[in-house]
Amino acid sequence: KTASIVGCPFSGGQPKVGVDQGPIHLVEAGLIDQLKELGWNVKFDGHHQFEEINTANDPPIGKLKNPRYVSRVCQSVAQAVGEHAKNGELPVTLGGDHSLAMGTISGTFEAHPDACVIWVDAHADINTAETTESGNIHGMPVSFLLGLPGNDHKPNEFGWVKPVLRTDRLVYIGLRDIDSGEKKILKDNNIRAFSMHEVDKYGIGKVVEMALDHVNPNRDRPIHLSFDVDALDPSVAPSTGTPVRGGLTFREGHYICEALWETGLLVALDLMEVNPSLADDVSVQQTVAVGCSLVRSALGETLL
Ligand code: DIR
Ligand code: MN
Ligand code: MN
Ligand code: MN
Repeated sequence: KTASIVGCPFSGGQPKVGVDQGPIHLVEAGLIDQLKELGWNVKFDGHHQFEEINTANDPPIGKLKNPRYVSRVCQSVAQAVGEHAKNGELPVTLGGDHSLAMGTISGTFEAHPDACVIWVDAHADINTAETTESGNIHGMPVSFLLGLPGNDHKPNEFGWVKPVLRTDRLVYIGLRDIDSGEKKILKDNNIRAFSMHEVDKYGIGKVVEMALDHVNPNRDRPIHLSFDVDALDPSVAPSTGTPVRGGLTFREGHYICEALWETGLLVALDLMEVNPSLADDVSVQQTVAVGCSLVRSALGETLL
């Protein structure tokens, strides 16, 4: 078994500097050796390289900020992840901001057209070019992957993003900060979401089971797990760009990863939005350590 680390030092999908340093910190914290210790053959040939585009040459298109830069980087990430996946390797993409999932999920579906996506996040990241209030593309990747109608006017730059994802192959866990436009999209499209309310009500074990029953009823579809570290409570993962209180506990976050590993169906993992320039040193170290341990859990680390 081989895991391919795709480190993406990229922050163009949102305005806060530092999230580009997330993958560098995760690797420096020893993630690669930790995965080797779990028995993985780990491929990592340095962080993903991409051409930077000066923001002066990348003015907004409609409301979207840094559209050309985000699009190009995500397209190259799609290619890298797609190649690893087609080689039978498990791509582990380290963000960087969550716009990157436009690339990672596109890559996964190249190799596994019947895959499903479990999106763990405080946010739904499903704004369209029309509904976005911030213009930050990290709040939009899901709508592009679904090919939602509000994106008819999305910039041509994103023409390479194919609507690979179906609304019934997507499920959310951990939501608690959804824009009003996003609420309408979730409702109109009947997208299954387990917010923190459902986590409280049913417990994380039942929530993961129900989430899998929805996207993967026969437990035969490959699973792409896209984990935004801000799904965790800020007391657990403080160093992230848009923390929202009332999030997943340390154990709830790890349980999701452990349970998805146990299915034997995990084919790709994203760990996004670790921003080591936010909060004090102790908080940064804590967030990076949690990031590493989520990845280990998703790749088979067990408590016993
Ligand atoms: C908000 C925040 N929904 C937006 N999204 C965030 O900008 O579209 N996603 N923070 O992680
Ligand atoms: Mn590579
Ligand atoms: Mn996100
Ligand atoms: Mn988020």
